Amino acid sequence: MSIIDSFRLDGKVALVTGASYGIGFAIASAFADAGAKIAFNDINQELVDKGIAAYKEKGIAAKGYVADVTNEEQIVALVKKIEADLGVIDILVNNAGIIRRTPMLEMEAADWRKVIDIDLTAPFIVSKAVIPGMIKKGGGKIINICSMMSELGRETVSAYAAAKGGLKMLTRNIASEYGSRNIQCNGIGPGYIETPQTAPLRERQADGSRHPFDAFIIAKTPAERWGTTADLVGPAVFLASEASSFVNGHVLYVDGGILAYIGKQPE
Ligand code: NAP
Ligand code: GCO
Repeated sequence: MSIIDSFRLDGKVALVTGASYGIGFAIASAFADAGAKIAFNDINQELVDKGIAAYKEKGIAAKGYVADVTNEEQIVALVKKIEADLGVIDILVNNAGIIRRTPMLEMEAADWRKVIDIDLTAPFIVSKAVIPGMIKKGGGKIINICSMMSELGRETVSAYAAAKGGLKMLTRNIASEYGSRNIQCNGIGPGYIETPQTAPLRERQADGSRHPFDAFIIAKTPAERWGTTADLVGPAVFLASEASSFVNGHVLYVDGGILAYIGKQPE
């Protein structure tokens, strides 16, 4: 196989969770571009229909399904439907996620549990449903969408950071437990990316100036810019392809250098 062909995904079946838009949509679109058949889920039919239309606009015949990633029964049924429609899943991206930005002392336990449920327990549930098929097929790829908060804390995101830190360790554990079955499980740790999830952090102020957090991130990023979903797709295709068959348990940070940088020094 040529080195370029080792990055292809021809004939592979990929499931990307929560991929009607945002990072998941970009990754699934890139997988299709590399030859994969695409399945995605989202939380309601309206979102799934929006996603199907968006994929169609890009010439991608993605299969969309309504399924809540926290609901084990729905996920087991989802995997069966995908196997019937497209075949056994070769590539799983645990992308669906939420964030709650609330000071810890003001955070309700119910909100904490919701974030942990979607951002950490759901990747466990979906991976558990998909791995048996991968084992039968002789191998597979799992990519967990981690975060800067897999490594760093910050005010107001206690539940999210705990979940994404846990997701880094779940990634390493799946790698450890199923590496012998030719399953590689890795993470992608996006930096600060322009999506609906971070829109509140980038809103222009009344006087037209940048949001204080926006300016903060620019000062913390050597690349001096927010990331875009396009920055994530090459690393995702790499981790989904044969080119990464000996990469396992790794979290690939795609952050423009944030984790390497103390921050812009005072002039
Ligand atoms: P997003 O725009 O909020 O999209 C998240 C997707 O997940 C949405 O389609 C959402 O549906 C779906 N979802 C939420 N809960 C779900 C559930 N229970 N079942 C099924 N689908 C569900 O987020 P994003 O910015 O694309 O982020 C995607 C992933 O990257 C997340 O795991 C996030 O933590 C991670 N991440 C994002 C950034 C960033 O800067 N944007 C950086 C690092 C990591 P709804 O529309 O109904 O919410
Ligand atoms: C926040 C942001 C971050 C990003 C991402 C960074 O409020 O700090 O939403 O958490 O979403 O996870 O990698």
